Amino acid sequence: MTGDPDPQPLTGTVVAITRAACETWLADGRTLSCALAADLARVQRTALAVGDRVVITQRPAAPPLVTRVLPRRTTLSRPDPMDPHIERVIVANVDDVVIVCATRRPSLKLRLVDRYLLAIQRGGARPVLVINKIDLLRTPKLLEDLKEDLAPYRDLGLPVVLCSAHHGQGIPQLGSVISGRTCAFVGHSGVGKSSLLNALIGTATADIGDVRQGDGKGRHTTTSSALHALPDGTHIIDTPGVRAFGLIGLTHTQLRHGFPEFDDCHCRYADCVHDAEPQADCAVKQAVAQGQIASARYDTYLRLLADLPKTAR
Ligand SMILES: Nc1nc2c(ncn2[C@@H]2O[C@H](COP(=O)(O)OP(=O)(O)OP(=O)(O)O)[C@@H](O)[C@H]2O)c(=O)[nH]1
Ligand SMILES: [Mg+2]
Ligand SMILES: [Zn+2]
Repeated sequence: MTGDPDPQPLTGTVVAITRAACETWLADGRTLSCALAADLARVQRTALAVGDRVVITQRPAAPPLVTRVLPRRTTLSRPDPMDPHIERVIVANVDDVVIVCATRRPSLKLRLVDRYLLAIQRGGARPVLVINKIDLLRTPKLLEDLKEDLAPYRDLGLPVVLCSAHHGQGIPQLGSVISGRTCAFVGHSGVGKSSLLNALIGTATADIGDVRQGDGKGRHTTTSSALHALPDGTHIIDTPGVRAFGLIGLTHTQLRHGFPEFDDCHCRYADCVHDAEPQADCAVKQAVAQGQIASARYDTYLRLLADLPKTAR
């Protein structure tokens, strides 16, 4: 510190958060370790996320202080696992949320993808779907089956990339889908988020950890989110793996918007929720029966519908 009597406030981007402190990047490329103003520190896990743009006040004899969080362009949020009424912002201001899954170890969970898609839609970022560990698919038939399972997501217009962080397949494609953008890698533990980051950067930047021998689940190796810069201007926030992904305050309208493939179905009654209505009256059920709508997606819809509080229906 220079002891400058009236330093101008700065703006920076939060790249990592620790207890009552955070690392920020400034526009001129400097990294600043900052303390958090008391009101921010108290509600740190709701008020501040990696990717946030913040106002930083410089102080002569103390570390710079983050005093304010600027309005967010996009967010990805989930309910606090301990108290589902509290919203936790996982990342802020990303262009893309890259949902990372594995073909196996841990096994592919498309229902989790559907839940992420709803949350991403609400938060305003673009979703991208990445299926890693395709090297673990031993036969061409397994690859064909996988592509069939993913067809509904391609039909929704999502970029879908199949890759292997270990063998390099699909890494250039992933690099070009997210090139120059700011994105977050999210998904279950052990699917290879950090391995993909390393493959894209070309160095062992992030720690990676084995999956458990028995059930193939990850070991929660990444414990906090951090932003990484790639030489081509792409920014990637590597996040810790989740066990589950809840949806906070989902409404029926948001649920309906989350399944745009239902839009072309004209059910007999305009307020049809495509659940207990007879198939003769429900064009969505008919489309599922005829294979025009993926039954796995419809099944996710029914589960989410059943979880909605009655007042939200
Ligand atoms: N076979 C295979 N294994 C992979 C691939 N990518 C990652 N792995 C392995 O999967 C395990 C988990 O990788 P990580 O990159 O730590 O996974 P992560 O998603 O970051 O996990 P968390 O940080 O716990 O959320 C490690 O043993 C990796 O070596 C791949 O393409 N193929
Ligand atoms: Mg990781
Ligand atoms: Zn219907």
